[in-house]
Amino acid sequence: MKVSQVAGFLGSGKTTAVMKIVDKLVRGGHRIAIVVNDVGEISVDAKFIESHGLKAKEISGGCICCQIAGSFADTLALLYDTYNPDIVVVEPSGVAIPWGLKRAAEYSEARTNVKVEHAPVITLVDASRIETLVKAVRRLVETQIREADVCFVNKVDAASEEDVKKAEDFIRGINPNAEVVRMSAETGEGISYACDVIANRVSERYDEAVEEERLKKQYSGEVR
Ligand SMILES: Nc1nc2c(ncn2[C@@H]2O[C@H](COP(=O)(O)OP(=O)(O)OP(=O)(O)O)[C@@H](O)[C@H]2O)c(=O)[nH]1
Ligand SMILES: [Mg+2]
Repeated sequence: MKVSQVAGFLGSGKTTAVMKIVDKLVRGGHRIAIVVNDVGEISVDAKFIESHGLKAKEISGGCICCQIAGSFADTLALLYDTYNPDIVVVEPSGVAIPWGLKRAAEYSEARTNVKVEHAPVITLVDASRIETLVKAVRRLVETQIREADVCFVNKVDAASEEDVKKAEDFIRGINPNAEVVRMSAETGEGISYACDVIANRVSERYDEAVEEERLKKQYSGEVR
């Protein structure tokens, strides 16, 4: 069962993008489930998604990459046992760390006989707010970018070319290995590409040694 995460800071456009992505994947014949993690008290996303005829699970009460990783693993195991989707598209909370989520997804392997495969980690970056984000929550946004396989600069319809370029440069400065692609979840630009990435590519499994190495570099100042 493939697990795909569409990460990104609060308000970066995850829900808007996920809805368009799953719509296209379903039309392409994939069996899809969605998991939404909301750290707040109430979320209407899952109900909205369910009303569109998709299998959806909502997990609240904490962040699924850390505080309530067990609930996430249980949810994945349950989805596998009862629905057996090809791809589970996860909208993590805006504060989730991509590698933590990979690890949490792999916990589900101990709960049922599912074998988890990761789709490339997608991180959305809001081009229209790049300066504010960098100032306010630099560390978190950087981590989400550093751990991405593909970064989408979202909301290009609402941002100036200058801001889009600034966002692209910022991303490349943090993660030269990531592919950087423009997106407008609103108009649909970049959605087909995201679907192709999710359906046809895979990402490495969680590896504690690799993660430790990453953190060491990050906190020793080797990587900003
Ligand atoms: N102009 C524009 N607005 C967008 C785009 N994508 C999302 N938005 C808007 O940005 C706001 C936040 O979008 P969401 O999809 O809810 O973002 P999110 O990342 O799921 O937000 P949280 O779950 O609260 O972290 C909404 O008002 C969207 O309509 C885009 O490509 N262009
Ligand atoms: Mg959302």
